[in-house]
Amino acid sequence: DIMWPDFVCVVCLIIVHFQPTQAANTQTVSAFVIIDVQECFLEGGNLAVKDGNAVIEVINRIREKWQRFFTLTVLTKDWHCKEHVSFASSHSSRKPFEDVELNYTLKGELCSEAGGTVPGTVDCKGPTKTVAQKLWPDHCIANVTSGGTSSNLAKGLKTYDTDIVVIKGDNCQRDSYSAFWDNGNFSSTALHGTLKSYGVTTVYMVGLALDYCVFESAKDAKHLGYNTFVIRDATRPVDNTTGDSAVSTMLRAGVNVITSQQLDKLM
Ligand code: VGL
Ligand code: ZN
Repeated sequence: DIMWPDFVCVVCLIIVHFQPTQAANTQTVSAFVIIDVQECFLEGGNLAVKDGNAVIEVINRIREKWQRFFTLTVLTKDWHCKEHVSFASSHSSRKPFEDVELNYTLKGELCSEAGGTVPGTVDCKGPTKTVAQKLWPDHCIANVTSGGTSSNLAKGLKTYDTDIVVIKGDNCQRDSYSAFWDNGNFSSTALHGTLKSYGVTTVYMVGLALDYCVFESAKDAKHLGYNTFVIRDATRPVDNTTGDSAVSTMLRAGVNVITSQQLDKLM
């Protein structure tokens, strides 16, 4: 004899158990975006980020635990010319970490609209465009594989054959903190197109540096409509003060700033 109330209860449990999981799986497509974890930003690098090497094991652990939840993983690489416009050495009598303005002579390019969330959509309305730029030590030079300017990925970083590499800052005359587009908002990298082609709705960002490339990438991701997470303990800032203000600005913009422990609970 089957007890009728027990039967109802089993059906309820099955519905409650499976319904939300199925719904979540069809709506959420996640990407893990590892930003600029390169030798130039690590111990021995010309632009070594304080305690930067500590992100490697946090990122590896996230990948070991949660790889199957990420539809794709993107590794970005800062990828500069030998005489890149962001290098102090490319400008006469300028020192690293000085702030300058770069003037661009426009040759029919399109600019971003005010606010700069989408590049290359509106008339630049002028023969020139001025872009603020901090000057840096020579770093992350394309195809350099050793020494302070090495653009190699961190030696200990776990990678998979399926990882997608996106380079940025490869235009000699334009810097690119964001993994989506350059600092003047003239042109895009491959990232948005790649994420869209996989139907990605949610991005989890980690890497270097929190106050520059992670910050700008996370803001752009949020502007583009991605549900955006930054895993704070898998990042480090160039400077603690700008790191803290980057976190406040990201939170205000609706970016979720979490710890890798919180990620374990979310997954
Ligand atoms: C970065 C400064 C210059 C970064 C790149 O990856 O955060 N910072 N180039
Ligand atoms: Zn750079």
